[in-house]
Amino acid sequence: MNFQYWEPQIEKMPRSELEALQLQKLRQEIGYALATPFYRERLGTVGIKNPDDIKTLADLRRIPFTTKNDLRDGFPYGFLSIPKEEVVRLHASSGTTGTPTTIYFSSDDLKRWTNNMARCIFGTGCTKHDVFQNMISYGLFTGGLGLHQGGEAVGMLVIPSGSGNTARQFKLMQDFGTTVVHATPSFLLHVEAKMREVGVKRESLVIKRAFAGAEPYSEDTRRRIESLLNIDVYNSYGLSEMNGPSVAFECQCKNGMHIWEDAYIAEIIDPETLEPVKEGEIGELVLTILCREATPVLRYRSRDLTGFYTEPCPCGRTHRRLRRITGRSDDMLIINGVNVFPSQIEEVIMGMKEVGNNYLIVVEKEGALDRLTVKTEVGPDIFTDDSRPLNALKERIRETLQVSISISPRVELHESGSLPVSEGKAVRVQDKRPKDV
Ligand code: DLL
Repeated sequence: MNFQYWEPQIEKMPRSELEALQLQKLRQEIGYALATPFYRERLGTVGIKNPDDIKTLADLRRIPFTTKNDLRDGFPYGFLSIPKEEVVRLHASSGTTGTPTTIYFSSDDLKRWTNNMARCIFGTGCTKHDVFQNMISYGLFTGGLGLHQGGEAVGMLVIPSGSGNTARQFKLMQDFGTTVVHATPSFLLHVEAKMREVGVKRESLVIKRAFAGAEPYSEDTRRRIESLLNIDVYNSYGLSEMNGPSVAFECQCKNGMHIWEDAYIAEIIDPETLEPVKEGEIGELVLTILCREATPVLRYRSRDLTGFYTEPCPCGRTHRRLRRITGRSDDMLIINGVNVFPSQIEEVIMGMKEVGNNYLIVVEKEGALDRLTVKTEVGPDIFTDDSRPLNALKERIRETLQVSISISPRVELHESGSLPVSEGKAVRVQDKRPKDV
């Protein structure tokens, strides 16, 4: 195979040099962290008062973990380490309650993120001759602008099509000769089903590659998309707290995602004992960012369950490879690529006086896409011959939920006492999607 490297000297750097680089960057990042109120306090408790207190990479383990709740409690500026006038961009992701977690970028941070993204894209074989249709949400979500910037840096013609609207996606693909797309795996499957439904011929398209991420999917799903569309699909992993996509990406070997270790320090811990697992074992991924000055985040508990492949990659890159994410160590749901915590839904419906105590969240597949249904109990007065108050309440719940979780759910209202009551710990979530990871 003809491998191509965006930055060969970094991508193939010997491990000893890579670790020396990590240490140097970690010290720098500690410097940024000490400029934030949160970490000044947190690092102070373990005796880290200046960057030189970090002598070796092992010293990282002295630092307490950072959680999504910490970031949320620091909202809006508790993690900002540079003057606000130096910030040029923010992105955000959902929190466990209404408060999002916000990440800020300086102009240099954006350049570094873009460069990491270009490294990922170039490593899959893309060049400036490609036409790249970015079929994922733009906005506060990092998937849109992240891949967009990286695609431009590689020199591809980038079409910022955003997600949804398959008819327009097909038209763009045909009009401009799209060769590469980016989407969630469920949207790729949906696109393929729509192609058959509306009679778009594969021969009318010149697409050859897709980047798929933002939600879990199995090797079988990858193979299914590849064979149905006759393309190569590359797995892409990232999270807003760590810039978004570009944390880890597959190379042309398509066997695990290289995590850019000059930009992140990755640890895998046992989510119960919080101790490191043995190399190669599955556990929770903990990440420290080394490439962002505006919002340093140290030892962030991603809650994603994965592990490292232990053998070297034939492509020659020395940065280790992550396995597919096999699950989460918390209750976060990913619905068509959008992260939703059951507690966010509960907060909305329990805030409505008409709604009773019992509710149920159901997630299932409808075609290739995920479908969320929220079932709640309401008092008997509303069930009369006049369906208008009932429909108005349903609509109000749907709209309020949509504002809070960015997904429009189906809402069902049930009479008090009619939803199943569990003995012991309430089972509020039924995830009926096939588990094939
Ligand atoms: O999903 C960033 C992203 C955008 C990644 C586009 C890849 C492509 P968040 O919205 O903060 O950021 O969600 C992060 O999504 O902790 C994982 O649980 C899940 N996730 C992301 N990529 C993958 C993947 C973006 N390839 C959360 N496989 C993460 C499995 C993934 N899960």
